[in-house]
Amino acid sequence: PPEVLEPGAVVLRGFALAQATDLLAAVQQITAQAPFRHLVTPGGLTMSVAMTNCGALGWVSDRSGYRYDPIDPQTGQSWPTMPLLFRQLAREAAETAGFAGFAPDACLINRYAPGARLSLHQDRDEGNYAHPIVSVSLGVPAMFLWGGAQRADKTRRIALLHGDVVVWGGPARLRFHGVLPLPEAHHPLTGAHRINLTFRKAG
Ligand code: MD3
Ligand code: FE
Repeated sequence: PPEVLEPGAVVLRGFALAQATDLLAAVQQITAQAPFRHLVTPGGLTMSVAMTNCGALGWVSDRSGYRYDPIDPQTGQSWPTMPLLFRQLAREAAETAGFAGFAPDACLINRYAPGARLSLHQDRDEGNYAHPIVSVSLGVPAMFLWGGAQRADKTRRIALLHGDVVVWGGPARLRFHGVLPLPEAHHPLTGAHRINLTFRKAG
């Protein structure tokens, strides 16, 4: 049964398990065209998480700020097309969580190696916060931090395992969140890595 973290935030345990192998094969295809890279924040720090994108828009960061860009600045090409498998999975997960008709135009692909982390932040670079965000966890389990509306609010830890899908919408859409440093571990499909797919309607 869907686990509700709070209104709008729903964990679908194992929702992507049956497609995990196909999803990871698609990630391999995507990264052959748009390789994983470590982006630099506006503050000049290099992110420990490696990132790439597929879809019409890709999330990028550099010294000038964060933005969604139709062009991969590293290759000068469009981002790879979002596979039908990705679009269908995101739509079905959103529908299961009560957000029918979700049509993402951006898929950020995050790769965590041991020690990689994502500090507490909000996702505020999208045009319309009425659309939910769908995230798919693959490979090594991670500890997710779930905060409140203010950075200083108390956080909860939620383990996200291979195949888990989370939908964040409505009042949960602007919550602070992050990921603790990835432990040293091994997963048969990803080795030492965790892969996270984050689907958004950005444009
Ligand atoms: C909660 N990624 O890329 S996905 C990100 O596991 C990001 O790689 C994390 O946060 C990861 O921005 C977490 C889950 C997630 C994504 C967006 C959210 C949780 C969210 C937006 C609002 C609230
Ligand atoms: Fe985020």
